[in-house]
Amino acid sequence: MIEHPFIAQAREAVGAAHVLTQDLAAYAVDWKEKYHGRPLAVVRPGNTAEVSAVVQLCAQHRLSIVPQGGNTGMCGAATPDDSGQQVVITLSRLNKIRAVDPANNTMTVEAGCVLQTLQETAESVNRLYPLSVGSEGSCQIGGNIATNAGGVQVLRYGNTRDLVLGLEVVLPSGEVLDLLRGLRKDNTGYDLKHLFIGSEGTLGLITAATLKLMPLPSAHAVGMVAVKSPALAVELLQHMRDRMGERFSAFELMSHAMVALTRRVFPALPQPFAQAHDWYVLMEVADGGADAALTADFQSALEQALERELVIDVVITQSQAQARALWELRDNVSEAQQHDAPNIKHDISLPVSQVPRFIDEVSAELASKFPGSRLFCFGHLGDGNLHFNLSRPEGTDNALWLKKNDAVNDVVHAAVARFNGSISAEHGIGQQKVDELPRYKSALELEVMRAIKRALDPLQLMNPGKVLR
Ligand code: FAD
Ligand code: 2HG
Ligand code: ZN
Repeated sequence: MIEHPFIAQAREAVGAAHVLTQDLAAYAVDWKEKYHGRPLAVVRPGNTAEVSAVVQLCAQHRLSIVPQGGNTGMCGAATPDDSGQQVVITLSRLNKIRAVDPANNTMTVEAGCVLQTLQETAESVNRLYPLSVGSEGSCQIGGNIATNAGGVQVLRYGNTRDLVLGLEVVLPSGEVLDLLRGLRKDNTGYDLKHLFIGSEGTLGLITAATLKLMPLPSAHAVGMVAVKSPALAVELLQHMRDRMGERFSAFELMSHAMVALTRRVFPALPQPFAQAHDWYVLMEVADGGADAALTADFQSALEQALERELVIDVVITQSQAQARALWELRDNVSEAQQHDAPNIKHDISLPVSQVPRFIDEVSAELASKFPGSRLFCFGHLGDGNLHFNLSRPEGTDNALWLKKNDAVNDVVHAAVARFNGSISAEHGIGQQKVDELPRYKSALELEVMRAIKRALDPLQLMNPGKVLR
């Protein structure tokens, strides 16, 4: 077979070892193994100039580009199509920490840095980079920014968007847009970095970012409580916020079904309560000072919650190891579902006040329309962000279940719209929800998005088929 002329030119640009044309399976499928593609090649540039050169070559040959980071995304946004004509550009080799400035509370890092490495870099200068997600050992900051990732500390620190001060982006033309500023105030016109944050690789390739650093808390307290209902969990959220103020960092809801499945798949994970309860909340508070003072406040707030009958039972961890074990229980829920059966995922946000009614109404509707289906409800209740994942009835066929995807989405997303929520809280649109988006966004909002896309990417080469059609 004649090799596409792009391949030889890409080899010239980045070195033959970094243009892959064989054994591409790992780059051609998403984490959920739902989307499968066939790239023409996978190119691994080593610096911004090489990214720019490869993008220019793609433009010259009219080959579309799929940026890929850690490939942990949940919406198939980093997976190429099966045309054999798309080039995956992986950013993994751009993994340098360019600068750390503790006095300015910033670090400037390349897009391929793994999130956990950045958390450790921040900690080495007594600072916190607060983004925290279950995939932090493999996802990359470029992917976090491109998806505007959320995670378990949004309640206190915001989404990735709130943590980015500057960006360096290779535009679809190959030009390098240098927005790498470490400024907290800069009103010099449109704030262009926000266009690229959450754009899922459709407007350009992020090559570096200047990130905010926060004070590193010296004290932590972690607890898990059992609650009777999501309504009481919402009351508990308010109670804990009133009592703990800005020290309150995480408030994660998990249904009994979710915890039981996770423990069934990973039996070494802790069983926090002797007796089963319908709902659980995992909480963390963090502050300067000593653990003892913070734990005393946390304990007193939870004792009051017991008195007010907001919670049924409470476990406060006594060591870092116990705290880590409870977080492992939370962090492994996706792996557990993946291991159990392919599930129809929803990543929705609602006004927090509406969450209990949504759970009641939509759980009942799903149970009646899809008898025997198993609902795994959990998520970042503090942000109104639920994962509302539906798995097939025990013992039934995976493929048959996945055929119900659209029917299940119709129920869940129509309810989200009725409750004035969003069909994507933190994972993005990718290819998973690209056909649903026009039903939930106004024609004008979509047209403004398309106008921006046309202006930046007139050849429509950046990640086509994702976010917008
Ligand atoms: P990829 O999957 O490689 O790419 C995601 C998107 O970003 C694609 O559109 C891709 O084209 C684009 N992209 C990647 N790098 C660049 C770049 N340099 N420039 C331009 N575009 C780029 N997400 C949450 O928000 N909260 C969670 O709590 C959470 N928990 C998770 C737990 C598990 C176990 C797993 C597997 C995933 C979880 N995720 C979560 C989803 C995922 O980890 C995040 O979306 C993450 O930010 C994706 O990063 P990545 O490097 O893997 O990106
Ligand atoms: C989480 O909160 C992630 O753990 C993944 O966003 C959610 O697997 C999921 O549906
Ligand atoms: Zn999540």
